[in-house]
Amino acid sequence: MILSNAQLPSGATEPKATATHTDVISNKLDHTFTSMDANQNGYLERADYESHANRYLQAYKLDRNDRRARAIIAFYQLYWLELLRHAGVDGDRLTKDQFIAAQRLAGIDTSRLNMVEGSSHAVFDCIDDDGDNEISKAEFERLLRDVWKVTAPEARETSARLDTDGDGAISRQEFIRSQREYFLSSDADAPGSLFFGPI
Ligand SMILES: [Ca+2]
Ligand SMILES: [Ca+2]
Ligand SMILES: [Ca+2]
Repeated sequence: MILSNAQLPSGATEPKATATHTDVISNKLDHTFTSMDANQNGYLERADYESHANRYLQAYKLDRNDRRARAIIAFYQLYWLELLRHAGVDGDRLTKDQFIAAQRLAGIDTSRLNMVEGSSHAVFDCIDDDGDNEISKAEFERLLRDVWKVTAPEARETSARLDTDGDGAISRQEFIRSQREYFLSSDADAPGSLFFGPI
């Protein structure tokens, strides 16, 4: 188990030895857990997923009745239920280890819902603010800054990395591919693996 920075004494850094025993996908999901834990209580709960969905509404100024807003709210509700199902948990919260195990299973199980592709489309529809079916650099930066609260300077390079054909924008296919890589690829250098910066 890797300690989050919040659990370490001030001034301590994450133990390197632990990280080497953890695979690339778990490292990425460790990051996802910390970002998703909006109320920072060390668990993921339904409320964290609701907060996350609401961040899209706020960042892209979507009315709750907007079809795209309703889709992302509904999607995250289903997403959360799928994580609980895979974790085998009856309650409404997951520890980090439970989340990582459940997310790994949910990412490859398409029997009820293709979470990776489904979330990619729902998110893409929200963040394509001008509706041209492409994500501009500005639209993407809003995603990192206002939804994921990523402020690291290196995150600015992410949109260029995801624009794999180099035409200046992230197409729907490029975005979905990046999400597939983020959740499913063990290649630490894949463009999608670097979604939130180096891992
Ligand atoms: Ca929480
Ligand atoms: Ca656009
Ligand atoms: Ca492109």
